[in-house]
Amino acid sequence: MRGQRFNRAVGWAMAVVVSLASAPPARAEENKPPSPRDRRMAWWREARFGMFIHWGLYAVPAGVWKGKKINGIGEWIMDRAKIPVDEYETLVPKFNPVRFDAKKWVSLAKKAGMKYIVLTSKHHDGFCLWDSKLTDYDIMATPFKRDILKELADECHRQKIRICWYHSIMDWHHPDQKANFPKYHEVLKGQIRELLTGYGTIGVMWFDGEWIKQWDREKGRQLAAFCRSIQPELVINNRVGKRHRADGDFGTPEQRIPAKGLGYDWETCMTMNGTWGFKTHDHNWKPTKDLLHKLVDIVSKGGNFLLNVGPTAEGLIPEPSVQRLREMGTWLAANGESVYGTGPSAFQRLPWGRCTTKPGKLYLHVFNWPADGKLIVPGLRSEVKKAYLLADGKRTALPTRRTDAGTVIDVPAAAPDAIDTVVVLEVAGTIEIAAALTGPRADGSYAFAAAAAETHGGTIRFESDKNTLGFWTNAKDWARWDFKLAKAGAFEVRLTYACEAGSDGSTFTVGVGKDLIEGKVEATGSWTKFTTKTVGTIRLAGPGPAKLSVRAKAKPKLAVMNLRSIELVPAKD
Ligand code: FHN
Repeated sequence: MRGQRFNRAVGWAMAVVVSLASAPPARAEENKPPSPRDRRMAWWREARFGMFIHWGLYAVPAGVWKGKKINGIGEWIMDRAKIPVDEYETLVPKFNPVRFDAKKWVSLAKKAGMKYIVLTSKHHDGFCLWDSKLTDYDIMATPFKRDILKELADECHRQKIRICWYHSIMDWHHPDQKANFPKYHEVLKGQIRELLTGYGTIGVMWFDGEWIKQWDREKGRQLAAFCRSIQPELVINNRVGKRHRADGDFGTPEQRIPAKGLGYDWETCMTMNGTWGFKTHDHNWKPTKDLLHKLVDIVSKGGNFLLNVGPTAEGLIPEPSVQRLREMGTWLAANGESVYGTGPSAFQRLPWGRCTTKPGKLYLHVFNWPADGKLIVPGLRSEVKKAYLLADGKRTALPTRRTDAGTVIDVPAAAPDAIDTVVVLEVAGTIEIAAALTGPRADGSYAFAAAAAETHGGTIRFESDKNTLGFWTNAKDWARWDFKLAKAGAFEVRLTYACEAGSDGSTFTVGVGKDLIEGKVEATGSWTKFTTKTVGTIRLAGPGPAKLSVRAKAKPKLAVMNLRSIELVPAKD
């Protein structure tokens, strides 16, 4: 390679210096025009599920070199087998993917329910799958002589699925990456310009190989600006920089799913077996059930799933991948509403599965079907208007009720879908979920806000405009808060409430378990004139998880009270 066979790319001077906001702006608030980032991310947040394609010369050896199986991921064979550049180049005339069919690939992705495709334009080995004017080390040097990116992009535009480019900053082939980085940097930008000008609208630039010592976050910021100077609506991943939260538009956890959401846009990329690039002897395929559960787990935490296929040197996507994608597509065809465009749920955990959300709707993904036909949703405070199976076209209502354990939904005896049955809960107003267990404040006191209450009964409910539990007209209705008692002790019980004259006098109990205290509601002047009253002192055993509850003792004249908060304040000995 040193010069004779593939001449070096000749870059050209191009300096674009634009300062980018280092941290992505906050998401658009209600009633404000979306920020530029929210605007360009809108399709990506809707999409939730994409296809990663790792394809290149490495598909030829397919994990075997000189008769020896090479450990590790297939696309790294040049490194793992320590193949010299000129020896690796002998793969070029062997790469002739005559069975490559862009229409088949794109149709497979669409039928799988995938909304975007990310193809390796150039991986670390430096080989370009498109006809680049800046190097001869590309697809036109192979017997195939067709621009793969062009065929795939054209088919994606035809089938209305976003086409995106993976591009490696690290380049094992180009001598200037190590010897003369400024020169290589120009080639890098020149080739990126080719990728962003020759193939129509591109959804994402998915950078990689950013860990090289010659790369830094400032170069990343400038490269992102350079890309957006060509395609302003382009989405760019955080590997354009150094995988920091403030680099690019989204985080890129790889082969893992964060325990919780990342608090900003993120996408897990994952292989279906153990390798990104094709290997003949990697049969470690994840079952479809596992892949679907991963998709739902990721989306329930606010992420996207970029699932990889590694086509063969002939241009075929391996049959085990095809089978899994078809099965995932069948499930998504019936349940896609619970994935696309959904957001995360605030449930800390659900014993039977996951939850995704849309305004006014919870999609309960039941992996483990309740044997007794009672699906319990702990911590849901919203009033349920209707429950039904998502896959049930008639949306037959399922009975629901509130109990101490949470919202109970009567479901069919057997799970309609063995992998993931989605039960939809339509709720009144915003989705309210009891916050995680409350712990003590610095002074050892505990505060229990109306917004965090778990209400029980058909009347009592949280009124966000008044920040209170209101409409408490049924004496059987009550409210509860889960919390963690740090230590046993005596506490003053203080209630902040409002009650108009004429409806005062209701008696109530408040406390934990059998440690209760009784109180009587006094008039405060109106339903919105709140005052804090000390009801008395209770002694609580502890430490440990506890449930504070407040209940009416008798039918109220009109309503028990508008309850804004309860406090437990350590009593002075
Ligand atoms: O080194 C690459 C690897 O080959 C593969 O492309 C993955 C996919 O995200 N990225 C890098 C490892 O983080």
